[in-house]
Amino acid sequence: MKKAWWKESVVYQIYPRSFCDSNGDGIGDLKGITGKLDYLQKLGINVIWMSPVYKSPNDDNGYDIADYQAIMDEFGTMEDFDELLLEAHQRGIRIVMDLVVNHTSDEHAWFMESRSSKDNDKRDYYIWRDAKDGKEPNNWGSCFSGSAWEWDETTRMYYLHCFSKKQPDLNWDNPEVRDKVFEMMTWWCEKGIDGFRMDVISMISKPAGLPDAPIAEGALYADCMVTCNGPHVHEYLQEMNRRVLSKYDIMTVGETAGVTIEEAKKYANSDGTELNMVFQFEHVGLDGGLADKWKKDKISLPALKENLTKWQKELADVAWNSIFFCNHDQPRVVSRLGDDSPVSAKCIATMLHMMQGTPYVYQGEELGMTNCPFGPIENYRDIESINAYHELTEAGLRQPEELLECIAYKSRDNARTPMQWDDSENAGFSTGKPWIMVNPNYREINVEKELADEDSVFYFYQKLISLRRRSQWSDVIVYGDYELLLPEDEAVFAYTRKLGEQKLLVLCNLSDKDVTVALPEGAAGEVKAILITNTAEAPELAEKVKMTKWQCAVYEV
Ligand code: TEU
Ligand code: CA
Repeated sequence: MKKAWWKESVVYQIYPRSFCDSNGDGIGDLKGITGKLDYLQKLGINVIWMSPVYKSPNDDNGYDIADYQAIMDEFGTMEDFDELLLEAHQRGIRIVMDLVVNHTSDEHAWFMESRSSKDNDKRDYYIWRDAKDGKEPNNWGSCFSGSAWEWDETTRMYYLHCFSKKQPDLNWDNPEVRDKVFEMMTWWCEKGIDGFRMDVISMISKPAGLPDAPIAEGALYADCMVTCNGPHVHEYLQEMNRRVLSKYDIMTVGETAGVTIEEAKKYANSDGTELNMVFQFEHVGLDGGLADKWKKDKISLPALKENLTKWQKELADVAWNSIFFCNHDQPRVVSRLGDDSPVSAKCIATMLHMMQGTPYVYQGEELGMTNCPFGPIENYRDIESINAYHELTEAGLRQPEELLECIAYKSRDNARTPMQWDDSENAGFSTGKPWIMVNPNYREINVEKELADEDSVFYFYQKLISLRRRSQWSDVIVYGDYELLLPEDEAVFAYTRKLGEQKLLVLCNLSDKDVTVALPEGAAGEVKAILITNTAEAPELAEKVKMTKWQCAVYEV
């Protein structure tokens, strides 16, 4: 398998609004990030992916861009960005930008011009349609509730927005749009950034004729993901690769909502004609995907093992996996898969970080930060949660109290509470009033406390990262073959990694019960080393292996 720096990396995702506030306005900013680079270097990561920092009215917290080549006022200046890039590079840390080009903000100059008249030269930068029988042009829903079409009185036509009405979709079928996007990407690459995470890149090519789509039981509109993996998506990404990506030594990861294995083999093909890797969402959809997100179902472990194994096996040698459970759109994994305890956080991390693919650590995940008890809908800030609450309760489809419990469990805001630096007011995030509530458990879970505790989740992540990046097992962890063991076991996630003569055995009891498992013949063998474990003693590898709740261990056998 071809080696590459982005295959051997560990990426840390920063949501700048909630990471560190340097000027006391309650909003995180670029200088705040620069001030924490030493902390990230200590963690051992070598790539930072920052959620969008471009000029934006923040209808969707920066995923609605009004100027791709200017920095959001609240986050600072372009000089602050240049300083961050330089300081990161001096520490051997690369910076990957969040590229949001499926849509812009409705305050972007392109859209202001496009909506001004039917015949201006930017009209076809976006997707405008006449009303059909006096209504929206089709039955598609926005991911943020309501129709995906917004009526515009000026030219008396609808425009498409798969997300909020302040996020009009760009028309990628228009070659001028592609030219403008590729020019902007080149401008950022010339500044020396190290790659792009591409927001909903699987949605840029809409199905021909924008046809109606099936409406699921209990839904008001067709699922907003109807536009995924459209007719020209690979053609446009190959053009992007030829005209921009192939010219730089950068890392690219597509956020490919709705991606299947077959599609992923194209998006992340190892011939390098499109992207390096993609985020797939099947595993984080096992407790209710986008269409039926607002549930409190737990993820079944056999289903999780089957799904992650499918992606490990199917992409091996032909593409490359991203490995994650946390990001700014997902609830905290220690609350979703674990029981909020540090030992469960370490077990989940081991299960993920010993797999093949590039691991992504989301800010606070390395501390074991948990979901937040927001309480009333007024404490939420995320447009997705707020719109869903109002749409579903006002349509009488859901009762407020039970829906609020589901929102508490799955809301994106669980990932967006301020990073917990210490036990001072506002967890050391800001000297002002934070834009969103601080998780009340910040006195127990914070960086300062964990740096002083050698058994903390922080040092466990630090060790997982150093095993992958700087150990005698780095190659087998990054490039070794994956094989699942005990597929039917309801509690233990066990697998091996093999490369040449080196073989690792990974055992994770992802349950709150003590268990005993019988390893298959030949799976164990003589223990040459114990790489990591989250308890005082790793389980003894005998005929039957006794594991305490949430216990994990990695052996060289
Ligand atoms: O998210 C795309 C996406 O599919 C979201 O609908 C997300 O999966 C969902 O909210 C999870 O329940 C990207 C960004 O990551 C997200 O923050 C933006 O809101 C969205 O695109 C629009 O830019
Ligand atoms: Ca600030």
